[in-house]
Formats: sequence, C-alpha cells, structure tokens
Amino acid sequence: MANENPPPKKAASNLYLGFDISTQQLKLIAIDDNLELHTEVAIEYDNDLKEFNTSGGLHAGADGVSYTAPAAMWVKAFDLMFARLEERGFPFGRVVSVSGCGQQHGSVYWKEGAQKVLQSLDSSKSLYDQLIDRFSIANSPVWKDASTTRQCRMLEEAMNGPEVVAKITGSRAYERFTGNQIAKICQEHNSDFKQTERISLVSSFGPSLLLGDYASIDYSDGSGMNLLDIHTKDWNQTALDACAPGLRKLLGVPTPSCSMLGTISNYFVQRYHFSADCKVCAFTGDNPSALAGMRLQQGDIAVSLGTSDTLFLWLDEPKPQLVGHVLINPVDSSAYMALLCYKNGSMTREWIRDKYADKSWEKFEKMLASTQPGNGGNIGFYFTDTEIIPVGVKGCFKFDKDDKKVEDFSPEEEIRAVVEGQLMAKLSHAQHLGYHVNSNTRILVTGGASENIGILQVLADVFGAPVYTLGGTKNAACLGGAYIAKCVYTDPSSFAGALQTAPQYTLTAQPVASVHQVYKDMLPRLQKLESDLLSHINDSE
Ligand code: 5FX
Repeated sequence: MANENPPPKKAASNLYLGFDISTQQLKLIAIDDNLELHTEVAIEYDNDLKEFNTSGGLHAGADGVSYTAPAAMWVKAFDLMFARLEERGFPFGRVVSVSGCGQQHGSVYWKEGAQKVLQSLDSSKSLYDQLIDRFSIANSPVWKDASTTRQCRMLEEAMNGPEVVAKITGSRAYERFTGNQIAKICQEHNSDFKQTERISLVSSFGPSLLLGDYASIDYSDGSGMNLLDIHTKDWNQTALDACAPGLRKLLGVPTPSCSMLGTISNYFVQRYHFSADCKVCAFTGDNPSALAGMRLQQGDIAVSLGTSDTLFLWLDEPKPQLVGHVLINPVDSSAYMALLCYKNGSMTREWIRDKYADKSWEKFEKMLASTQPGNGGNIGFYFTDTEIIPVGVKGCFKFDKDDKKVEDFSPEEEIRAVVEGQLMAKLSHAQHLGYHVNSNTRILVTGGASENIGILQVLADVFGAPVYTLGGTKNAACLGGAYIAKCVYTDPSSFAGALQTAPQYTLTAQPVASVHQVYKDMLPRLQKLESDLLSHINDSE
C-alpha cells in the first residue's frame, strides 16, 4: 500500500559563514548545523583583481620594508565573492550568522562621511562604486610592513621601555603592530590622516561592510596593535597619545571576539536576499581565528608547520616577554593565547632537504631516522631568513657536543639538527611565555609539514606530549570564523559546547619517555647557545 503520509521534508539546515580577508585572497567557508562544509570560495587578488597590480596581494615599497594593500581592492573582492556565490545559486536566505577574520595588524582609514555612505548603501550599485572614494588613506599598511622602527622606539620611550609596553599590551613595540603604523601615517600623511573619521583593522573592516556601519575591533585582534591593555581590555591612554591624537575616538570601543554586533545591512538583504535577521558577529585576526578553527582547549598547543612556522598556546595567565606575543583569547575572553611566529619554517627545512636529501622528503625522513634523537649532542640553528624569534639573527650556527662551534655536520646530522633545533627552540620560547605541558596537553598540528611523520615524532618527543593531526583543516582561520558565527548564534557561553560534533583529531605520534628525557637534558644547552648567539650579534652591532 502506498504511504499516504510521506515523512515531512527535513527543513534545510541553517548556514554559518566565515570570511578570511587574508594576505593573498578573500576566502569564505559556509558550514551547516552539523558543522559540515557547505561551500568554499576564494577570490585571489593577484589573479581575480589584476587591475590592482598586486604581488601576493600586496604592493611592496621601493625601500624594501614598506608594504601596503589598497583598501578598495578588498571591497571589490567582497563584490566579486558575492557575485560568484549568486552565480552558483548560493542560498543566502539560509545564512543565520556571519563572522570571520583578517590578516592581523593592517589598518583601514575611513574618510569623513564614510559612515553615512555605509549606513545608506544603494543595493542597485556595487560596494566598490560607493566606497572607492571613502578612504582617507587609499593604501593600507599591512603586517609585512617593517618601516616603523622609529615609531616603535618612540612608543617604547613614551611608555618607559619595551618591557612595560610588553607587560601592558602583550608585546614589545613591533614594526607591523598597528599603533606604530598609525603613528607613521599620522606623521607622514598628516593632512589625509586629519580627514579620517574611523580606523578599522582589516578584521573589523569586513563586518563594517556587512553591517553597514563601523564594526568594533575585537579584543583578540586588538591585542596586535600595541595599544590595547590586555588586562583591562581597554585602550591604554599613554600608548594612544604616543601614536596619534584623538585615537580613542578613531578606534571606537573594543568588544569581546565572540560577540554579536547587529544584523546584516539592508544592502545585502535587498541585493542578495539574505534574511533581515542574519546576525553579524565581530571578526578577529587570522591567527586567533585559526585557534578557534583548530578548537584549541586549555593546555593545548597548536603548531602550524607552513612556509613560516606558527605556534598558538592557550594561556590562563599572561606573562608577556620581549619575545613573542600575548593576545586575549578569542574564544574565552577571560583567558589568553600566545603567538609565536617564526620566519624560518618550512622554507628553511626545504633548503636543508634540497641541499642534503636530493629535494626529496622521503629521503629526508630516511636520513632523519638513520640518526639518534639528541644527534650525538650536536645542536644547530638555521636562519636562512632574518628571524623574528630571536629577533634579527641570520645565518647557520652549528655546535658539537662540547658546545664548540663547527662548520659542518654530516648530511644526516644536518637534517636532524634542523628539525631538533627548530622544535626545541619552540618549546623553550613557549615555556618562557608561561606555558607548561600538562597531562592533558594535545599538540594539534596543521600545515604542509604535518604530513612528515618523522618531524611529528620529534615534536612529540621534544614536548613530551601526543601529536594530533586533522585532515582538511588547511583553512583553519576561515573555519574559525564560521565556528565563531555558529557559537555566537547557538551558545555564546561555551565555544567547545557549540562545536561538539566537529571532526575528531587523529593521534599521529606518541612521545617516548626516554627520548623526551634526552631533549629535556639538552634544552638548557640550546637555551644558553641561543642567548650567547644573541649577545654576540648585539655586541657586534
Ligand atoms: C601575526 O602577527 C602576523 O603578522 C601574520 O601572521 C599575519 O596575521 C598574517 F596574516
């Protein structure tokens, strides 16, 4: 007999969007209620928006240290992204919440009158056509910029030294940090700066477009400016005054990273048929967002082994130092995270691989396995690019078991030395920032090198904690935005709770106690050699 009452059709799931205004692309991920991927789109600035003539999404200055990106290019990327989604028949009406992230530290300067334009966007026109003339500084300084050394020293002087800047803002003054970038713009483009109505971070610029109004800067990305007091979660007036006049008003009031800012602007409702109830949440920086995307929990450490290596640590107590950055935690604003960015990551490992292992990872792994943990006491530091941690070192420095400087190791020893040297230094720097491995610690790994099992085993042994990998998290930052959108919509009180159904990590390497002991014994030697190396460099400057 035919079923007269077919089961009711299941309502289509809600969708949650995560944007990432990254250095080279504008990316978007849509996930559903089960946290499953629904859509993924990317607009590549160099190829999709050729008219802006960027290389890697940026314009490099002739001085070799200045880097900017046109704010109007990011606006056009949003237009193009929505047009592509529309072409694909994307169900905008099912989106209930939107969040995202952006490259950290970059700043966008809105010209007087821009807020009115944002509030009354005409849905028959593109965002680009309406906003092209609305920036007082057309080219936004971005994180690669290192042209503000003078402004950094001025800030450190105004605040009584780098230690005080670090203690209050989470980091000593860094060239790419936004306060120093704003100071330079104010000094060098004063008449344009004076026409500025509001300054956004790249991250808060994104939700400003979606809200049709200025979006608040979130605590976590705000911690990358050298302006926010990471303890009181308010701007530090001395830092503001040292960078530019009237900054408190120009920056607006900061907000927790997991917060709802309002509903989507009518522009998107009319032009793309979003629901008028769709929530717009704060965006954060790409690194904090990656912490959310990797679902880091108390005690965990995330390691991204990419072109450059990045470590995120969950911290309960902030202990900012002159090395590394402490940020307010994006998923729990009563906690903190540490961020350690190394310039010499995969590129350096690849350089060694090409030199000694015939450009083959397979051979590299075999050679690594042919040597003993601890490398017979040999320790190497490999900085093919000028490093940020420790700051300013360049070159390769090799020491034998008696700490005597040597020119070369055997090819096999070189391979083990680069892996062990890089990973032990990471542990040392993390410990310095107050991080302790505990019995629940998981090391969550992403990035290209997460496929090199030999490297992951050394990582587990150095830290004395199990290593987990998660397939398909290539886009952790973007995914973090979608997770935050889901969390703010469903259960803002518990990020982990809102994400219980997310895919599980795979246990990839377990530490071996006796090998961990070898590294524990070696660590003080590495620390002493690194500090001697630094004082040697500082003395010879
Ligand atoms: C972090 O401090 C950085 O400068 C970079 O990782 C940028 O966030 C890259 F987008």
